[in-house]
This record gives sequence, C-alpha cells and structure tokens, in this order.
Amino acid sequence: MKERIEEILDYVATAVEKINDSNQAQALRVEILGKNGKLTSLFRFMKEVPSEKKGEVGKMLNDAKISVENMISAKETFLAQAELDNEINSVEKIDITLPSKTCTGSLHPRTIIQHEIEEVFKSMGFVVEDGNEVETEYNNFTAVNVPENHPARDMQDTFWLDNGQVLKTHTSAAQNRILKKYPLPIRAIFPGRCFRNEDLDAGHENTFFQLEGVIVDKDVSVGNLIYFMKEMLSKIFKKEVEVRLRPGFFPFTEPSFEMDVRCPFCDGHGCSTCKQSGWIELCPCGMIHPEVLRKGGIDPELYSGCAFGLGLDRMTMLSFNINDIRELNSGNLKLFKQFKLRS
Ligand code: FA5
Repeated sequence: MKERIEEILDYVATAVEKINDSNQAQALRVEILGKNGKLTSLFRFMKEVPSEKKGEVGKMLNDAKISVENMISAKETFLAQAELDNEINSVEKIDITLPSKTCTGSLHPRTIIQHEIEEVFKSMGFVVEDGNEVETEYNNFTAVNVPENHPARDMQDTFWLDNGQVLKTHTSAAQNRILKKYPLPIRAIFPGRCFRNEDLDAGHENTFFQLEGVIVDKDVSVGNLIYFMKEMLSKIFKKEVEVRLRPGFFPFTEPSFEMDVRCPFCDGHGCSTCKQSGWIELCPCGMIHPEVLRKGGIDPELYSGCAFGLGLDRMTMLSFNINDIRELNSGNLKLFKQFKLRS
C-alpha cells in the first residue's frame, strides 16, 4: 500500500509540472481524487487491512489525499496569477497624469494675475503666505494699530460674526502673524479674500481680493518700496513703468502713501482707462508704523519696514481690460473662457 501511495504521489508531482491551465488541473484532480480516482480506489482496500494496521494505513491515505490536493491547488494559484499578470500586461496602458481631452478647465483671470505677481515676488526672495478669512478682531484691527473705538475702524465696514470674530476686511490682518512667524529680515507677500459691507458698483464688491506685501530689515526705506513695486508692475505690464506717491493715511503705516502708476495703456497721454489723467491709482502703501512692528515682536529702533496692499481685482481688471469688478465674481464662463495664461 505504501509503495502504491508513493507511486501515485510521484505521478501527481510529475503531472502537475505539465499542467498549463485550470481545466487540466481539474482533470488531474478527478483522475486521482474523483469517485473512481487512483487514490480514492485505494480507500476501498481499507476493509482488507488488519484492524491493528487500519489507523496507520488510514492516516497514510488521508495524508496522501491532502498532499495531492495541495500540489494541484498550488499549481492552480500559480496559473491564476500568471493569467492575471498576462491580462494586466496586455491591457492598453493609461497615463492618468495626462490632461483630460474632453474637460479642460481654465484659471480665473484673477488667479492668473495672482500667480504672475507671486512669481515676480518669489524671484526677488519673497515668501508667499496665506491668511485666514475669519480673523480675530485683534489681528484685523488692534494688531495693525487700530485700537477699539478709534474712528479709523469706520474706514472699513465690517462683517461681524456672533462669536466676535470678523470676516477679514483687509490682508493687513495677517501682518502680525507673519511678523511673529519669520526670523528677520522678512520679505513676504500674502494674497487673500477680503470682505466689506460695501455699496456695490463697478469698482467695489463686498468680496474682493488684495495682495499684501511686507519688507522688514535694517534701514528699509521708501526707496525699497518703490523699487519692488516698479519691478513687479514692469513685469506684469510687460514694459518699464513709472510710479508716483501721493500722501495717504492708514493707521498702520507712517508715512502712508497712495501709489499711482503712469497709465501703461496710453503711456500717460490720456485714455479711458486712466480717465484722461495719465495716471492710475493702484496701491496704498507706506512705512510700517513702529507700533505695528512692536506688536509683531520687532524692535522699531533696530528695524524698519514697508508694506503695500494691492487690490488684486483692480490689477486683474487692468490687465485683462475688464471694466466691472462684479464680472469677476459672476461665474460668467463666456467671459472667463476668453482669458488664457499669458506668456
Ligand atoms: C487697505 O485695505 C490697506 N490694508 C492697504 C495697505 C496695506 C495700506 C499695507 C498700507 C500698507 P484700502 O482700503 O485702500 O487699504 O484697500 C486697498 C485696495 O483694496 C484698494 O486700493 C482697492 O484696490 C482694493 N479694495 C478695497 N475695497 C474694495 C472693495 N470693496 N472692492 C474691491 N476692491 C477693494
């Protein structure tokens, strides 16, 4: 009996090697373990085995049955995996990183301009920061030198939340956090969405975007401010630009200015964009007030800084010749599809 079992096991080991598919595996299983299979038939001789040997022979037969099943199933698993690999390799390869052919979105014109400005400032060593949209009253006002009950708070009609926080009225709300976050010297820009309770017209929205910048170092002057702004504007308008400063007022800068750019569309000769004045009012700015530096943990005796708060919607409208700011929040695809990335 033992020899016969070993013969069958050898036979199965050789036959399994030659199996090429699941049908052949099943046929071998039937041949050995089926109702009239080679191994199954041996079980019939059990009744002739003397009772003291029955246990030993029964175990041999059962072990052999398990070995046969294991050899066949191992081959089936191997064949199934090979079949799957084959299928995967034969399927057309899809590059999921390729842009879609049917659904091509485009960037909002304001995003295009924001990215362009960010690239220019990054090339001049600025980091790009993000600001919160919901801000503390402290960051939005107090930290930038607008104390409670100061009339300057009325300059920005604010949306207040029930918990006493505000929808930030200007990107300057991030100044304090940034002054504290970075080691000196600091060069940072921070674009962001702002909110004010405004009467809407072609130039005013209740939800609009600014792009703010701060430079803090030893001996920073208005000259630095003019240099960086001229560099940025020349790159965006793709020509050398001239700027001028007029006196302004902001509680967080001293002195404060309004920066105008000589109209890049008519070179200052007068056109509808500059309302025949030759200048376009572009960007409030100034030297950071010593109190703002102090609240940011910076000693104003050692360091000075300048800041600007560019209206990003205004820059977008100028760059793409859009004459109503409300278009920018309209979701008007017919309008937006006209704008492409500029090289
Ligand atoms: C400020 O918000 C200051 N925080 C800017 C600043 C920063 C000054 C750093 C000095 C130093 P102002 O309220 O003027 O300033 O707004 C700045 C720009 O945001 C404006 O020139 C304008 O382009 C844009 N802006 C302001 N209010 C609106 C509005 N309701 N809709 C669209 N754009 C607006």
